[in-house]
Amino acid sequence: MTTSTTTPFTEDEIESARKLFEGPWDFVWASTRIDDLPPMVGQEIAFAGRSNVGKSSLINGLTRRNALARTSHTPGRTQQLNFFRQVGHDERLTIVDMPGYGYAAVGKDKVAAWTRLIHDYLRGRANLMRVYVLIDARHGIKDVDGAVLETLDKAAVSYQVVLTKGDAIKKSDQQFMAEATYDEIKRRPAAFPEVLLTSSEKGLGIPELRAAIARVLAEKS
Ligand SMILES: Nc1nc2c(ncn2[C@@H]2O[C@H](COP(=O)(O)OP(=O)(O)OP(=O)(O)O)[C@@H](O)[C@H]2O)c(=O)[nH]1
Ligand SMILES: [Mg+2]
Repeated sequence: MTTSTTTPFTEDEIESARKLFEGPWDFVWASTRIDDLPPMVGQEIAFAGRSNVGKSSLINGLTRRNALARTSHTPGRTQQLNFFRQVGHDERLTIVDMPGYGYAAVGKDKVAAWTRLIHDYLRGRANLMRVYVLIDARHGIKDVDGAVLETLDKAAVSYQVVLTKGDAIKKSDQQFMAEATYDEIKRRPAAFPEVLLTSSEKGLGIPELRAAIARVLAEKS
């Protein structure tokens, strides 16, 4: 599902994006501190979003690896920046799974440390090509999301908003949420002005997200 503004993808684009993600993805590094990031290799993309929005699930969907990134019913599962790459194959792309933000129950100190790590990484990583900011299709953009969008806008880091858990709302609401979210981000300076709707559970929008990522990599390489 795409908004009316979304440029359609050709079958060739969908197919070559599928191939781009086909290799065996591996976990390569975990960082809890900004001074402990892995050396930069090729191009990086990162998945950010509130706790439990479905970041790790979406990465598993993109890479077709059920348990590459660990997921959980309870928020606060991912507690580090986790880096994934197709080691020994096509190593041009690194995918970064991030801790969720906006989740209070893990304790104030941890939340503050994660928030700092997320913001420092997002504004300071030279090979970060695009950030995918995940928003729950049932809830839309919240204030905590706004703070992250603000960081990205200020640092001029390109990002795209992706709605998750599209299966959890009615079909008739999917287009509405995508359009409403697009209206909220379209004037933001660093936002890519298209919103994708996905469901990791049903595979909805995953081939399109792969194709969107492939376009970014091709444009910026
Ligand atoms: N219905 C539905 N549930 C989903 C979908 N994607 C993820 N979930 C569920 O949402 C919960 C959180 O998923 P995660 O992928 O662990 O979320 P996360 O954003 O990585 O969470 P943190 O690491 O805690 O920040 C799990 O119970 C998933 O099964 C989806 O597409 N549809
Ligand atoms: Mg996670």
